Amino acid sequence: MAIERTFTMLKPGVLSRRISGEIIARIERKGFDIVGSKLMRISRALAELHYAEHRDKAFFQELVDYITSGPVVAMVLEGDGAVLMLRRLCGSTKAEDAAPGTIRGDYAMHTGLNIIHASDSVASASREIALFFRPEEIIDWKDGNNDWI
Ligand code: D4T
Repeated sequence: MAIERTFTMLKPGVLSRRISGEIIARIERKGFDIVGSKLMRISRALAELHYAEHRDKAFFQELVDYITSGPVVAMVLEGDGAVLMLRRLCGSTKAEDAAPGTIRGDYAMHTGLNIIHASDSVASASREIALFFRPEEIIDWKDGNNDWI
């Protein structure tokens, strides 16, 4: 598979539940390279842009309320087929479909509080990375010595 970058966001609730370390550990253990990471409190405007595709959905206001209710950890991850790999690690969107062993399956009971966002395509990843990160905030640190992962 080709090396890709994807965007992920640990949603509010992760920090307040003190589980950010656990979630990031699972992402690292899988083998993703973290090339961008920051704690942010996102504005309504940014949340609405991020979830623009859902603007007309019944859950849109609740989604924006939730995502702006506390700090999030925004990250850019890199790896072979990173977009699909991360979606698989996160599990299904609907809480009742998210399999045990996936992050959503293990940590969330409600779809609206599903604790982690992961880009759904390479195009979405590029759009979302550009929304949340300036180019200089992304650090390409791979030095060729970690091919063993
Ligand atoms: P995110 O964007 O959070 O990674 O979720 P997904 O990519 O897996 O799913 P999505 O875009 O369809 O949904 C975005 C966000 O809205 C919440 N949601 C979704 C909800 O509260 N009720 C719903 O019925 C759906 C479909 C959860 C995730």
